[in-house]
Amino acid sequence: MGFCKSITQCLKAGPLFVVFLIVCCRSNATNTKSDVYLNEWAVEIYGGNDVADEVAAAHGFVNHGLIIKSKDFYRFSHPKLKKRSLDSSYEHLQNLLTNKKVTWAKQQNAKRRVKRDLDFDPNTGPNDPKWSRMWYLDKHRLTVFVFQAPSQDPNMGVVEAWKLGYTGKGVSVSILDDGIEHTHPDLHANYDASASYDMNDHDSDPMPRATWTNENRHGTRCAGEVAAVANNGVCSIGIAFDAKIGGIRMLDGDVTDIVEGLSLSHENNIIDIYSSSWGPDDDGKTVDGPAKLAYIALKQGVNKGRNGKGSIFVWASGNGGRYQDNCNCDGYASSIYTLSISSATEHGTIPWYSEACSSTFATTYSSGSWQHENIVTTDLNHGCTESHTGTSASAPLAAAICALVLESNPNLTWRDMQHIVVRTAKPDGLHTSGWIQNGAGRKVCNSFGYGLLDAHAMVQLARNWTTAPDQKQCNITVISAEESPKFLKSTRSLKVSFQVTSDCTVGQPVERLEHVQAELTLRNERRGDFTILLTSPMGTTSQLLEPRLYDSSSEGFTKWAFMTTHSWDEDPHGLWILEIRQEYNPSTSQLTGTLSLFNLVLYGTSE
Ligand SMILES: *[C@@H]1O[C@H](CO)[C@@H](O)[C@H](O)[C@H]1NC(C)=O
Ligand SMILES: *[C@@H]1O[C@H](CO)[C@@H](O)[C@H](O)[C@H]1NC(C)=O
Ligand SMILES: *[C@@H]1O[C@H](CO)[C@@H](O)[C@H](O)[C@H]1NC(C)=O
Ligand SMILES: [Ca+2]
Ligand SMILES: [Ca+2]
Repeated sequence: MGFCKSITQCLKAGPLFVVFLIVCCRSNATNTKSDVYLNEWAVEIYGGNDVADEVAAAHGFVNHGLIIKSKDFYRFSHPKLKKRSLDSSYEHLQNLLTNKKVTWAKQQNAKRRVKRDLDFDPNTGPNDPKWSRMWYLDKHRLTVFVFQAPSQDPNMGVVEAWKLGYTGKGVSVSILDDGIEHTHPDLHANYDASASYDMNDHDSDPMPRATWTNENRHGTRCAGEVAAVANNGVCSIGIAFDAKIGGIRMLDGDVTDIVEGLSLSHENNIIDIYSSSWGPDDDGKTVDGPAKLAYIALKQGVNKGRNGKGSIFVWASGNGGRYQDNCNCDGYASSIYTLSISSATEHGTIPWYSEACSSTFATTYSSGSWQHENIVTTDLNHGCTESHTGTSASAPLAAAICALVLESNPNLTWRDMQHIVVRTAKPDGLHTSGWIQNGAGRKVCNSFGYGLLDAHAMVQLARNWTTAPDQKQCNITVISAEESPKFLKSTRSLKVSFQVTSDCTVGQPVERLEHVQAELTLRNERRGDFTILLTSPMGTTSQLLEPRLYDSSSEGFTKWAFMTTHSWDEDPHGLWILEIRQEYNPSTSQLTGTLSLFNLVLYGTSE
C-alpha cells in the first residue's frame, strides 16, 4: 500500500483488514498527576453503624455515618491527617484493611467538576418582571407581540401544558449545584428544605457562600428556571411554578466521590427529580465519569428512589463545543440512568458551546451567540437575570418539564420518562445536517438527540401511559481480554461484525431496544484520533465518538461504556458492525491501536 494523505484516501486504498497482536505489560497506572487527597475516606463495612463506629475508633478515625441509604459505605475522617495533601496515605489504607470487618476503603480525592454555564455575562440591568422576555416558553405569542410574522420556530409546549392544568403540583425537584438562595422572594414560597442539604459544610442549609464576584450564583439561577413563583410581581416564572424546589450545595468545595454519592442519593423518596448542570471538565481532553459511590447512588436511585419508580436524573450534556468535546467521554451525561439534555438557540441552531454525542436524549432552548436571547431567571441577592446560558440552563428547563409530566402521571418510572421523551421530542425546526432516521422511524442526531422537548405532547402521552415492562440487559462479549486484541495499522480502520441472536454472555435476551452500550478497552498513541461507529441490524449508525482535537492522551479508554439512544425501539437481532477509525494526525508516529475488550450491552424489554 502506498502513501496516502487522508483517512478517506487510505480507506479507499485497500480492503479493511485486521491484524492480531498480543499486547503485554500494559500498565494500569492510575491517573494521579494533580490529585489532591483529603482526610476523608469511604469505607465499606458490613454489620451496621455500631460496627463502623468500632472500626473507626480502633484505627483513629471518626465515623460520620452511611453515605448511601442501605448500602454499607461509611464516611470516615481522620483527625491527624492533613485536610488536603498531594500524597495519599498508604499507611492508613493498609491499617484499615488489616481490619477483617473492612471490605473496601478509599481515601477521597478532589475531582475537577465544572459548572456548565459560560464564562461571559453581558450584564443586563433592570429587575422588572420578566414574563415578556421569556421567549422560550411561548415563542408564538412573543413574536406576534413584536409585530413579526408568527414564528415557525418550534415551541416547547409549556403554556399548552399549563392550560391542561399541569404546573408541577406535588413534585419535588432538587438542584445539585453551588447552593440555592432560598430566601429569594421569587423562590421562597416553593422552597423545600427537605429536598435540600449542604454537602460542602455538612449541614441542612444550602445557602450559597457569598463572594464579591457572585461566583456561587449558578444553583440559584437553575432553581428559578424550574420553580420561580408565578404571578407574584417578582422576576420570572418557573416552568413548574407550583413544584417544590430544593438545592443540594455540593460544588462549592472539594467534589469527592463521597460528595457525589451523598448528593445523588439524598432523600430519594422526597426528591423526584435531580437536576445536574455540572460534570467533568469540558476541555475536550478529559475522559471521566462516576466513581464507585456516585455510580451506586445513580443505580440505587433508579431502582429504589421515588418508592421504587426511580429517581429522574436530568443532566446537562456539556459545554465543550468550542473544544470539540464529546459528551460520550463524560460518564455522567452518557449514563443510561441520566436524561442528558442539549441546547438549541432561539432560531433552532446548534449553539457554539454544544457537545454532540449519541447518548443525548433531547434538547431545550438556551443561549447562543451574542445576537441570540438568553434564559431569564432568579439571581443571587434577590436579583433577576436575563443572561443565564449554556447547557446549564437547558437541564433545569428539562427537569421542570419532567415535573409537569410527573404531575400528569405520578406512576411513571424513570424509563417511562425516557420512553416519553423519545416518542414526543420534536426534530422539526432544529437545524443540522446530522439527522438520521432510525429503524423505529424516528429522526435522531448527535447534537439534539430526538429533538426539542414538547411539554404538551409529553403530558398528553403520560396521562395514558402504560408502565414499560421490566428492563432486561443482554451483555455480549464480542472481544475479551484473553483473546488476541485487534490491531489497526495502515488502513487505520478496524471493523468487527458479529451476529446477535438470542444468546447473551450475561443476562437475558432483549427483543426491543432501549439503550445500547459498547464497552471498549481501546488504546493508541493519541486518544483524540479515534472515530467509533456502531451500526445496528436495522441500519442505524451511531457515532459513538468523533475525533477530539485536544485529546493527546495515550491512556486510551479502559472498559469505557459508549452509549447510544439512537436504536431505541429497534429489534436487536441480526448483524451489528463496530467500526473504529484513526484519523490521520501528523504528530503521531505509530499508527497502531489495540482493541482488547468489546462488550455489546443491550438494554430493553423482552416483549
Ligand atoms: C397510578 O397507579 C394507581 C395504582 O396502581 C392507579 O390507581 C392510578 O390510576 C394510576 N394513575 C395513573 C395516572 O395512571
Ligand atoms: C387518555 O386519558 C384521557 C383522560 O386522562 C381520556 O379522556 C382518554 O380517553 C384517554 N385516551 C385513551 C386513548 O385511552
Ligand atoms: C458485561 O459483562 C462483562 C463480562 O461479564 C462484565 O465485565 C461487564 O461489566 C458487563 N457490563 C455491564 C455494563 O454490565
Ligand atoms: Ca415570579
Ligand atoms: Ca463534556
